[in-house]
Amino acid sequence: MTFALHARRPLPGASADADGWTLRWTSTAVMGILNVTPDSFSDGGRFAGTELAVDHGRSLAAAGALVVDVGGESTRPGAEPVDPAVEIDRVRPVVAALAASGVVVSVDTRRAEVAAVAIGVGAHIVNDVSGLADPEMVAVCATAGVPIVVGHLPGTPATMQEAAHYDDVVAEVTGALRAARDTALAAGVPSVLADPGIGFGKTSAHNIALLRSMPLEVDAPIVVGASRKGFIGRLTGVAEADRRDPGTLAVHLFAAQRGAALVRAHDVAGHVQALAMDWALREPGSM
Ligand code: HH2
Repeated sequence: MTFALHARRPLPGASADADGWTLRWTSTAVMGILNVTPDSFSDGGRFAGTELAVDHGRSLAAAGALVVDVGGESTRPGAEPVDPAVEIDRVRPVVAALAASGVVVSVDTRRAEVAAVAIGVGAHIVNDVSGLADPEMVAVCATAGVPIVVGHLPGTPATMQEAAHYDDVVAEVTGALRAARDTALAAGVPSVLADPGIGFGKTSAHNIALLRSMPLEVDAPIVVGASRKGFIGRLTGVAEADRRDPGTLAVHLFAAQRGAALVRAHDVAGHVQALAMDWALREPGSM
């Protein structure tokens, strides 16, 4: 397996080619979660100060995260939107410090104005869970030459669980991701990854159906973000989100075996170790 992410500006670890820089990796890699928020569902408030957040981001990269994903707004079910100025104040110093220390940084935002500021201080990738809900988002990424992760989230985090109705969840989610990918590529975004949005406007059954349908027919590298999410708690009876890392790993190994390019995780060290063993067992050339 080979995955590639293309950008028209330098990415740490990427090789330069005729029209930009390409980051390549050969088995499922980890996107480490860094929430600079007071209210994220499993780690809210833990990394809310800039210094703590930057230290944690560096430790995620040192533990083997290919990308560190910096977010300043919780998108848990029912979360109310954060003022963009507040979101910018939270993420800007953290993105700047991590990018300056050579970490590949994605900014987890639904807003083009936040993405633009983050890119301005060094963010390499935009992670848009809303799948281009902000009409300015593609122009920001295309102009800067920055890749984007397009996610699937019906409506907004505040209302998405009311929108958890599908005739065919797999067809509808993959159709929406294909459309978002096409829009982004047509606008000149250099590279698009797609994410089915586990837990975003979906029941446990919808999440399981999407995972069982991997590899999703989107024609883009797939990102899966199940870390500590509610359906793991519902299916295992583990109420505390920060005790769901074993269930998370099971989901992410399943996704890796079905071709996920990136898994978005809180427990980076655990994932890196488990994914390395999973790959050693599956890949004949690895031993
Ligand atoms: N999930 C969350 C946030 N960003 N990005 C991608 N690409 N995929 C996801 O599934 C995804 C995401 C929500 O999880 P978390 O960041 O842990 O919590 P919160 O939204 O409460 O900050």
